[in-house]
Amino acid sequence: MTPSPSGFTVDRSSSPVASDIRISLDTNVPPSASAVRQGGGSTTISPHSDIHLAGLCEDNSLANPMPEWVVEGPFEKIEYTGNILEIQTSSMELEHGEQVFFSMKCTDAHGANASWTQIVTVDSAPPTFSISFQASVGTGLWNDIQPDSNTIPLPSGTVLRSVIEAYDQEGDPVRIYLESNRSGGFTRTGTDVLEITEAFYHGQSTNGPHRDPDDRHSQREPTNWFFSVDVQDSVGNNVVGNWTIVVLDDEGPVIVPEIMLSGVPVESSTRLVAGQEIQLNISGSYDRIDALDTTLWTIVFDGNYVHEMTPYSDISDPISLGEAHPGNHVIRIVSWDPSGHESVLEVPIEIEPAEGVIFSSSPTIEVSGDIGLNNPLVITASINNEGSGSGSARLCSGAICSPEGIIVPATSTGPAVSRISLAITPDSVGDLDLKLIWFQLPGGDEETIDLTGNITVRDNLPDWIPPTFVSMAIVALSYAAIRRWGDSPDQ
Ligand SMILES: [Ca+2]
Ligand SMILES: [Ca+2]
Ligand SMILES: [Ca+2]
Repeated sequence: MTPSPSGFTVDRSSSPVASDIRISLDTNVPPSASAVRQGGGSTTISPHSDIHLAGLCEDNSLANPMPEWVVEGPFEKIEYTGNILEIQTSSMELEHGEQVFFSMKCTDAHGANASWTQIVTVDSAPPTFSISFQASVGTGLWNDIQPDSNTIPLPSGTVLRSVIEAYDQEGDPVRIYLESNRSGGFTRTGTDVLEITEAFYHGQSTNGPHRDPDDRHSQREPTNWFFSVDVQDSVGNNVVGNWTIVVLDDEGPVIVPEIMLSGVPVESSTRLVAGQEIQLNISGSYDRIDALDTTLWTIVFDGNYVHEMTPYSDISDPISLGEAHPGNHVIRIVSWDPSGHESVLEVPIEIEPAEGVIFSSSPTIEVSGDIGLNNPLVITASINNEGSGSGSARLCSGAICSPEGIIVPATSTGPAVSRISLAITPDSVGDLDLKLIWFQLPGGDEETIDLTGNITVRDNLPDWIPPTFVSMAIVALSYAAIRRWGDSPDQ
């Protein structure tokens, strides 16, 4: 059997059997009609672009009818037969609000038909949008911002929240596109409403740790970031808004301290050992915007002012803080930029004692008793050990010596004071022979510190009083008075 649109032919000779041929027929089914407009999806068209339509008529599997198009609008009626319809609407100067009617008809061989229609409106009007800005400086509290111009000044680190609401009078969804070049840039897109929350910081063009220490000291321009909004309706009519975010300098200099011992920088993990010159290098510091030479610096080491509001240009780097003594110390650094923004940094440093027994000063001598011939005295030598070693010491006058006393080692909390006392009754006038004999433990060589001359014994006659004696006597008398009567009223 050979089919054709208008009937069929039965070839009996190709069926070599002797029987009846039965054929069943059914009623005709009308075709179906569908069409797709390129870039369609809404009921609006742009006056500036052409129209492409792809139509499809589906009937039985034998033959699909050809789509028949009719297009009407503010132009001469267009009729066309074919699957693809193209209309050069871009050259027709269509006006906003004008309408175009499309219809496509499918008719099969039996005259049964179906059609597809669409009405579109010309849209040349861009959407509108509103934008609001709020800022928070890390506090969680939001302040409304109403930029006078399109410039938004913000302190570095401010979080900016912006809500954009867009509307198109044709009722189509509006695409919102937001772009900024902040730190590598970001883009956001949304439909009808877009909310963004982003923080803005100083950029790479300002001073910062990304620059070499030598390159951080110049004056810089504040960073500008652009913030652009493009709002588009479904046919591409758009409106844009541009803002500039200027990052303000509202902070003092960034203090970058480096501790050095005798000219050698030390890592924070390095043990600092007493005995060397301790130095502070602040040349790695910077201000984000201001030239470092315009900043002021106060440096306080253990309460002593090394610099007080000194211009950076007058500070020679590194700053000497003197010889390092064992113990806990604090370097307090305060700095101001020319706008008065202040930064404070306290650098605690712990200096460990050097090895061995180290006397930072000669022993101090105290005397208890009247320094006269044949008067019993107790002489006490205080020794200040800055070393981590311990030792043994005795105080001798001639052949008379005190018992051995321990020289206590210093620790990282500071030097250790040891006291050695000798009880003696001088039997001659003049300078009292006095020696501190000590050795380091274990097994160090004996060493002697001559303290003769610190005490002068008088002949109990006030005809000749050496100056040293006067001060000794005052110390001794005050000491005796405090011991006897106390220094508080209830004793
Ligand atoms: Ca049909
Ligand atoms: Ca529109
Ligand atoms: Ca500053």
